[in-house]
Amino acid sequence: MSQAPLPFVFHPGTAPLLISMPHAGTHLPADIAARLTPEAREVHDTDWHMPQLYACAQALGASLLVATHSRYVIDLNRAPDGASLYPGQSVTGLCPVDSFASTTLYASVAQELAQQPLQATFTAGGLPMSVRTSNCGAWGWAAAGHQGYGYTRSDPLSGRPWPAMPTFLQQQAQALAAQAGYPGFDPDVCLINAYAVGAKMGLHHDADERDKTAPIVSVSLGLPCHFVWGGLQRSDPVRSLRLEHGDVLVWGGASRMVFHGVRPLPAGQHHLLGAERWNLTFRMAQRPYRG
Ligand code: MD3
Ligand code: FE
Repeated sequence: MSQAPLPFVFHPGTAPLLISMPHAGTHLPADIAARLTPEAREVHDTDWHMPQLYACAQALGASLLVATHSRYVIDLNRAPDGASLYPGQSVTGLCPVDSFASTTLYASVAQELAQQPLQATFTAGGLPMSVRTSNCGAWGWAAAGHQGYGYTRSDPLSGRPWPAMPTFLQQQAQALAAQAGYPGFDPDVCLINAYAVGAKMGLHHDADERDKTAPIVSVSLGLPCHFVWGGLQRSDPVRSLRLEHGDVLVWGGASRMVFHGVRPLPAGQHHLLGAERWNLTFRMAQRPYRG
């Protein structure tokens, strides 16, 4: 990986004139680039060719202050005290989350769902489930009744491949698994479960994955729920655990095959997801796990 440049380069001149180019930079550190949308990675807000355009002024003795990083990383066009430079227009953030055209810079689960909307699901026996699902990754878990059940390459309803798993999600899941003692986790599925108020998931265990030595990483978002987990037998006693926005569980080893479920979702409002709970489970469905 290349060394990150300093945030700006100063070219001292001889004349009493300083030309500042806060949006001339295009550099994106790898960890930030991984979290941006593919479009944001094209750094459209760049003031292209500025140093070339003002080379003549530099030749006449002007000093130049040139940003190296994209404004999507740090926007250097600001007053030292944060005062609005263009009264009446919105003040751009030091670390922007939107482009000048008000498009979102960072990839999100919502963007995957825009490509592959949530669908109604059915149990293996064909009974309707209250959870709606979607997927991203090389594989996805489909439960569209007679049209397909289990892991598939594409959505059985549309025939289209599941959208790719965003790099930031893949890396996050990998890091979370490693932190829990499972290095080398390389998920090929992110199953997205959406719970409206009252939706639930009955007691089950996850047995459709090829290599049960791989852990499963789960991330809870939105409204809190009551998660229940028991033992290796369906009839084993269960314990209940409240899962809140941002909670992460890593299930591996002896816990991998425990029976678990989700109680009917209590009513509420979440500032990001409204009256819903989303759960992301990262899995190795088809790949072998080598810890
Ligand atoms: C324990 N999802 O998608 S996440 C599922 O909240 C599923 O949507 C629940 O059960 C949800 O299969 C629970 C926590 C979880 C996920 C996978 C596990 C717990 C697990 C696999 C094995 C053991
Ligand atoms: Fe499960």
